[in-house]
Amino acid sequence: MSEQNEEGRGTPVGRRVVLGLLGLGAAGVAAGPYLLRAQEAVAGRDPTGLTGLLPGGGGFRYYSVVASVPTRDADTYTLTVDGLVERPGRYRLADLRAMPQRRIVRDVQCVTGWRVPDTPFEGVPLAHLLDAAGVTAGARAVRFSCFDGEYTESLTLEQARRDDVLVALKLRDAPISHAHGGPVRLYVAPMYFYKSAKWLSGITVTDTVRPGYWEELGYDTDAWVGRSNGRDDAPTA
Ligand SMILES: Nc1nc2c(c(=O)[nH]1)N[C@H]1C(S)=C(S)[C@@H](COP(=O)(O)O)O[C@H]1N2
Ligand SMILES: [Mo]
Repeated sequence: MSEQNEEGRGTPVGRRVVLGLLGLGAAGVAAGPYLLRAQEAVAGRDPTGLTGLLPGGGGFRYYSVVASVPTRDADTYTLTVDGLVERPGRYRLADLRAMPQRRIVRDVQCVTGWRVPDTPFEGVPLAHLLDAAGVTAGARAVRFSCFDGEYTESLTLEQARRDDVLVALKLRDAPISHAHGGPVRLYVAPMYFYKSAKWLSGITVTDTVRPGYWEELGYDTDAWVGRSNGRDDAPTA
């Protein structure tokens, strides 16, 4: 796929969308280029000194394939688990918070090259939710959908059962912000960050892997960092 098509119809999300997500108004537009450069800076090597002012900050960029995403909170959020399962379910945020949690600290690695070192994510192991639902014979894969109405992802059942795949509720030991895909996003630690679907709303167990949003556009469905898409070293554990 061509460089300019990487993760964006154009570039990573246009500046207006980024600023919108950051909640910045006209003042933000003037400061835009600096803010964007600060976002790109690696934590601790930020020549502008602005990184710390950004929500999330520290090297993240905010991505969305749609211009605006509704907010969901503890009162309105639900996660549906269905498909090839014995017990389809619907979970609220409080239900997910009451389940066993696991914390993982790895480098975040976007396939376009930016990396955020040593980033803690915490949440419910996906395997726990699959076990609670009771995956039936013939199931081979898991499909993820998002309340942005557009983004999708999938994993093989074997990948989905890894202990470093989470239905994440926290990023850097705080509730995941809206811009980062909160209140609940997928976190697939060993794969490029495009696997980590933001604004997660549905988990469907299926019989085959159905390629996700970026995968339909050419990215590897098996997105192991360092082993797919021809770039990057494996992240530090
Ligand atoms: N719903 C949704 N999830 C998504 C994306 C998206 O556009 N929409 N972008 C993916 C990509 S390519 C990356 S690098 C990360 C970016 O996460 P961040 O915005 O929290 O930095 O989210 C991934 N999950
Ligand atoms: Mo990405």
